Amino acid sequence: MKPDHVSTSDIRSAFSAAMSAMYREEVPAYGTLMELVARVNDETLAAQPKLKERLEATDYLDRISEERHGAIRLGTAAELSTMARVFAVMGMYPVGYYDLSTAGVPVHSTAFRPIGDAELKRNPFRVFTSLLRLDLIADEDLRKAAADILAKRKIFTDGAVALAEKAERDGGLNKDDAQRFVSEVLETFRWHDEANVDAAMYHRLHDAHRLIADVVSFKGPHINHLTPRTLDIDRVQALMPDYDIAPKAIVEGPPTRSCPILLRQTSFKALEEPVSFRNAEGIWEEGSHTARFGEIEQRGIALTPKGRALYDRLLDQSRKIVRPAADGSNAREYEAALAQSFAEFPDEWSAIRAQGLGYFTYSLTAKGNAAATNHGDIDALIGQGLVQFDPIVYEDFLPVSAAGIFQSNLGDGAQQEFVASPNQQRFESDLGMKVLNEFDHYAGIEQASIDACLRALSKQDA
Ligand code: OOG
Ligand code: NI
Repeated sequence: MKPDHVSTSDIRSAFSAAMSAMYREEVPAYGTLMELVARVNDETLAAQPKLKERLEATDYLDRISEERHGAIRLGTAAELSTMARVFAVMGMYPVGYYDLSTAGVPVHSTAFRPIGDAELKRNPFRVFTSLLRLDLIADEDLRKAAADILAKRKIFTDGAVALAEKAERDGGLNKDDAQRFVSEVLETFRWHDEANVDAAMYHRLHDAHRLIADVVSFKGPHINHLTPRTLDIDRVQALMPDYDIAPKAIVEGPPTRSCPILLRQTSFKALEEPVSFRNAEGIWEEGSHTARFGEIEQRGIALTPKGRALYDRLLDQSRKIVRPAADGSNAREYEAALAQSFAEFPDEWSAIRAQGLGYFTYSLTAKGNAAATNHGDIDALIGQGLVQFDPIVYEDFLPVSAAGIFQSNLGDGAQQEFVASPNQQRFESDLGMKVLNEFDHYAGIEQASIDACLRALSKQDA
């Protein structure tokens, strides 16, 4: 990085803000949702001073209103590997592998996001990025036609690619280049109402799977939703109808709890939007396409592998009792089964910590700052009131929830079975790198905070 280079976090922040402004214009309901979320977050902080104090103390407060994730669906390996290079310029790296084939969606995915503690606190913007799996399409002719269409499109501007190369070469971008980079890259995420294919091809693709039509028929991978983060998702869900937004039937993820874990999400249905198709004679034909929607999320503590295994088991257990129906007819039964199943998951931070279920950051208390001695390990220091702990926020996604979000936007009739066939190796070879392991990164942040406490205390000791 040269002296006149701007930080990758600044580029990411600028990009996230630009994307939010663009989506607000393209999908006005997203703006409404942002207002609602801001209101509920203010009310929640006012009603819970303790929560506000801890968020402030851990540098989590400022990022909340700026926080959002988006999602795109790509068509080819080349698109995915170039996207990885573009995101790297913004300090975003692929974390995790999500196989959605089990849920009847022919894609596999990763999440591009910042990974360091400081970068996450500066701006945690993430993009859930899926790659279409044509190998799961049974119809060979259609598979070939789709591959041919995708091979011809160019989703990045020349300027975006040139600036990504420049950033790689020079180790960063200066202010002017960064600004140009943001506006060039924004083009890739823009909505295009003129399809790449004629109406007949669109319908063939759509009949194979609505998602295939969404990926193959357009010039680029339009951002399909942007998701602000709320501190109280149940309240936002309940208030949505007052704002003329119809929420999906159930909130995905864990049930309502005093100590939020992982991620809870809900969305409103995709809009039916006018598009035009150009036929062989060059005449435009009107039609419509349904793809873009709104979502909100509430983030809780990142779980350890042990905590995650418990989460997966309890979720599975409750879904064996009631599977949420797409039309919402059994939503109350589902919520009851979920709550009952999760009664087994401790709902106090101290118990979650003691049982090794979640990741925490550790810091000295006022007493710890004044202490002149260092006695024992971190547990002993907590016992003596010298060290306190706060939950580390979960920055990733959940495959069952993601499937629920995909499905609620593919229409109720779109449930389709594919043979489950995770292929992380293939995904990584298309991506051009390995995906990072989420647990390693949370564990690293936790350990660094423990080391800092012990170091500070031993200095005081000396
Ligand atoms: C992505 C759906 C998954 C989430 O928040 O879990 C997702 C998509 O529809 O492309 O965004
Ligand atoms: Ni999402």
